[in-house]
This record gives sequence, structure tokens and C-alpha cells, in this order.
Amino acid sequence: MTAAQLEQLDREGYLILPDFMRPEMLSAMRSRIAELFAEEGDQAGSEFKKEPFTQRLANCVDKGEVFLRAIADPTVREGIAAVIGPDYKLSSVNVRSADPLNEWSQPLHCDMGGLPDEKGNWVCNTIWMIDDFTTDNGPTRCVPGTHKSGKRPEEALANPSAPHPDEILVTGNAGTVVIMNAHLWHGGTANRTARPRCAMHGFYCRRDKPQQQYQKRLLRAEVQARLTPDERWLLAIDDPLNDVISAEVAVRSGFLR
Ligand SMILES: O=C(O)CCC(=O)C(=O)O
Repeated sequence: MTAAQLEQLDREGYLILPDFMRPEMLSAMRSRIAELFAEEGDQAGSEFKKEPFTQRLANCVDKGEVFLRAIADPTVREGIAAVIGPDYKLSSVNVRSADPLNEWSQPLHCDMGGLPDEKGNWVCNTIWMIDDFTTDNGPTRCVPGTHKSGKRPEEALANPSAPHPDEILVTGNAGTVVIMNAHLWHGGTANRTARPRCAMHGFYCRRDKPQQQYQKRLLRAEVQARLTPDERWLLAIDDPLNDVISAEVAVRSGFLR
């Protein structure tokens, strides 16, 4: 990653990597996502959360090798480390597809409702465009620079669901990856086209914070058995602190296998 890219990520809170995915990876991810939606049917995403006019998948590291390959990518991890520091781990991998022809958009939010703390940033998301993101098919919006505001949109704005005067729409071709400081105010917008808009979210956090989805508990034994030492580190499989903090969240949220 260049100094200019890292500077953009720090200043604006996001960095777009156009056409980052190789065609083979994009096609493998598309196929696996289609299979999972077909297999899971009405239950898709229900282990984590349902959202109106949106199709979701959760716990994707367990559900396809292609997701693990994506979240372990060295360039992406360089971006994550630039935001969070070297002590990061995977928090969750989800898929989010905005249904066609509706007006549902997410309020501006910071992921996990998190503000930077005394040690700095602790959440960073990556958005893997499975479909093109255009101005009218429900691209992610964000308000550049707000990751440094020290405020959550729900506290700072009268209506976080309303358009923000300084927001921009993050667009790109399928295969583009966006690294986003997840303290940045952002959210999915309405998909007014006739086709769905799908993205994979590889979400990371600092190692002293709980995972959104407790990987050690959620990954089947056969998936864990195939992990390399580096992947075990990334997923915090052998991390006693993670066992305490993430298990507690998993029990509270009910997201346990
Ligand atoms: O899919 C998107 O465009 C953004 C989704 C998002 O911010 C979220 O689900 O928290």
C-alpha cells in the first residue's frame, strides 16, 4: 500500500481498492454466496440478525474457504493494521445483499456503536463488492472524516437516517474492495434498481475487544483443523483473553452454536 493510500485512509476514514479481487476469487465468492442463500432459505442470516429488505449471511468463515482466503489477504491486513495497529483479529464475516426496488436505507452508524478509546481505533471493516456499486443500487454512504469526530451519529444528528450534507456514495465495479475505519459514520442506502446489490463484509477489531461472532465457538472442528498458525492467530483461536471477552458477548447475543 502506498503512503498516499494510507494517508487517505487515515484522513477520510476509507480507501477504495478498485478491481482488487481476481476474477477467479470474485466468481468463487459469487457461487458460494448463491449456494448458501439457496441452502439457508428463510433462515439465512438469522443466527446473527435480520434486516428489512435485505438478505444476509453470517458466520461465513465456517461456510467457505474463499471467505477465509479473502480475510487473510496481506494487502487488506496492511490496511487493517494501519487503522487498528498490529494487534487486530477477525471479528466476523457476513454477507449483505440489498433487495431491489425499495426505499430501505440504514441509519448512519459506527460498527458496534464504537468510538475510538484511549488506545485509538478498535474496529475496521472491509466491503467486498460482489456486484457493482452504483449511485442508485444501494451503495454504502459515508461521511468522510467523522471517524475523528469522537461522536456517534445517533448522538450528533437529529436524524441519522436522513441524507447528510457531507456524505459521499462509495461506488465501484464488482471486485472492488473498500477498507473502512468502522468508527466512520456510514450505512447502506436504498437500492432503487431492479437487481440486488451484494457485498461481503470482513470485519476486524482490536485484540482486547470482543469479536462480533466468536470464531472459536462457531467454526466446526473440521474447519479449525485446516487452519494455518497464521489463520489461528487471525481468528484468535488460541487466545485466552478472547475466550473470556468474546464468549461473554456470544452468550449475551445468543449467537452460539
Ligand atoms: O452493505 C453496506 O453497504 C453497508 C452495511 C453496513 O454498514 C452494516 O450492515 O453495518
